[in-house]
Amino acid sequence: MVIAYAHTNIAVVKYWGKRPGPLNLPAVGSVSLTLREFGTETRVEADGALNADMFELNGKVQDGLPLKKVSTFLDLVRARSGDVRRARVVSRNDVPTAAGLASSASAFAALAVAGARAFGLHLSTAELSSLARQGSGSAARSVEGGFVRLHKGAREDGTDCFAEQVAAPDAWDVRLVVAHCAEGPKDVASTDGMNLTMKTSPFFAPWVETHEADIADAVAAIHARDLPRLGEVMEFNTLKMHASGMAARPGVLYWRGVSVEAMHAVKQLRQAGVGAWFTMDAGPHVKVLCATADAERVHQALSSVPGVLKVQVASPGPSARVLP
Ligand code: 2P0
Repeated sequence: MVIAYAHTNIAVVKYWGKRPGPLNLPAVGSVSLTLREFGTETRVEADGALNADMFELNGKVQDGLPLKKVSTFLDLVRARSGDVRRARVVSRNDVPTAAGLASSASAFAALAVAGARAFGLHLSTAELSSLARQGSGSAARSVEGGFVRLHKGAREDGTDCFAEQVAAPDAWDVRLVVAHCAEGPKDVASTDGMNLTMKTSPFFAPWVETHEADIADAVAAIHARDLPRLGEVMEFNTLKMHASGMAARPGVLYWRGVSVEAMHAVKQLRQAGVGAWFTMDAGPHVKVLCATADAERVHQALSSVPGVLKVQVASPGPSARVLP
């Protein structure tokens, strides 16, 4: 029996779009920050007496799609290890499930780390990243801590598509302040949202063409510990991703009215001299990057936006790991 913990991550330069094929290879690379306060703990126990996988999430036995996703992922681990036993998987999410707060990132990173070990595989971080990606693209980044870059890679077998740390969690004193803007799961799963964008949006091709420059800019900003530069490219890349989705047919729109008000509140903070920059993912929540010293001020500003339900301050977190 193996227990692993993985933290969620939020992209500062986004993954949106896939390459063809069965390996869930991204159309673009991405850069993210792993978050200490949110994550998933997963226990995997291979058991020769079971004739099917079992999956329990937050105390509830799962069937249908959630069980199928876990089982399909374990098939990859079984194929690689040659151990065909079924497994009992028990997970706890310290983050709302499927709400646009990257629960699938921590979920598949934790399952990759615990699953590989439970089936006797000893994989490098890059191999674990590649494995986690096949569960969920963003999960490839959660195997690493701090600021992380997911290389898009070019090979069809995906061996050059893996995550690499750009800066360790304690290397830069920043915070990500999360404004919860709605309750419940999102309307459109991110996989569906990006597939629709790829198929129908006239803005998908320019999104891909202009992406590499954003990655280079973000990585340079992280190396230089230049928060205004990182914040600026993060906002630019966020709005570009959402613009590409909104131009799909039918449009993929994750924003709520309160999300827009929260983004304006961040602009007002900047006009008042506070270094704060927003990002949004496949959900209604607004996440704001700032220096630790400004986190309280950002928290206050977001809390006073009408309709914001809750505000949490998150900090850079460590890599995924097996728990003792
Ligand atoms: C990201 N998102 O970079 C982007 C920004 C959402 C918006 O990665 O299809 O759940 O499982 O590989 O990882 C969400 O996509 O998608 C995501 P799949 P995933 O964080």
